[in-house]
Amino acid sequence: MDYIKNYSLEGKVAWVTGASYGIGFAIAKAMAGAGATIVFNDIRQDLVDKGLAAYEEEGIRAHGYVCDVTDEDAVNATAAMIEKEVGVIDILVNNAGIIKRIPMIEMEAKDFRQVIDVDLNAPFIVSKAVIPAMIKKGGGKIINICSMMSEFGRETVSAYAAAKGGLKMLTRNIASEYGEYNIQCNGIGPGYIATPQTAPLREKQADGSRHPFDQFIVSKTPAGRWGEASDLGGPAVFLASAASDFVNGQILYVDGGIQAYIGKQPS
Ligand code: NAP
Ligand code: GCO
Repeated sequence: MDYIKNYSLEGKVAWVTGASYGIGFAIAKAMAGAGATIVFNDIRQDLVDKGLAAYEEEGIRAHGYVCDVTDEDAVNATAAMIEKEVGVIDILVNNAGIIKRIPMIEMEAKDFRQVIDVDLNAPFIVSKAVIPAMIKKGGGKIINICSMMSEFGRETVSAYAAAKGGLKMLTRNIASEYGEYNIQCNGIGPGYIATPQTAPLREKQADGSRHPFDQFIVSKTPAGRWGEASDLGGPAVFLASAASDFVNGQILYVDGGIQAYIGKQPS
């Protein structure tokens, strides 16, 4: 039997939120490579257009929609449009996310709430919008992009860690509540990935040396490098495919081993 077929996404519609670039784009590219039809959204038309051009460059005819994932009406309208124009959503990747790095006692409540809104409330809103059609269709896959901050804290990321910790438990709850409808909901927990979101942590210093945090992460990662967004494509295809039909409620960490390693003695 051609076992690789279990990893095929042929005939599937995948909605990857916030996927004009970064991790979402890389996951969408991998899923397209496995045969999925790609749908993505961004908050402005010019960003959607930029994303469409980027997919085009990769030979992918994606479907782009303007949608702020924190706006429930917009999400419901977009989900209905996707179903009408592209097809029932078989795979949802809740990827859209923000981070605000501010010491907690200096953080304004509105900033804390905004991070929770995008990184936790939105995955709830979007999942709620797509699950009924998945149930009707006989099943589906939901992949929530969690984080190492679903497990660890660190200075300045209180809102983000609270959101991503909550997203881990939302993942487990969707798995528990909708597993009987053949819906598998899992998370991917990327380690430190080189994208615009982490660019400030990798900025060269005035003297040309590497950012201390950059050096810290590389010394803490057995792979000795930052992750690339493309490192997440394979795990995402696995969790979106029939190969993972009995995997449910899990967070698959793709972190180069950082969580297993005490770290290298500074030279
Ligand atoms: P990124 O480069 O900042 O991209 C985030 C994407 O989300 C952008 O396309 C952004 O669109 C979109 N977005 C933000 N708010 C949105 C909203 N309200 N509605 C719709 N789209 C919205 O981040 P990334 O590094 O690719 O991260 C993607 C996901 O992985 C996030 O959930 C992040 O928390 C998670 N993650 C990242 C890392 C890492 O090391 N990079 C590690 C673990 C987890 P705009 O361009 O319009 O802002
Ligand atoms: C930070 C980073 C991390 C990564 C990622 C790690 O400031 O610590 O942005 O939060 O984005 O979430 O898994």
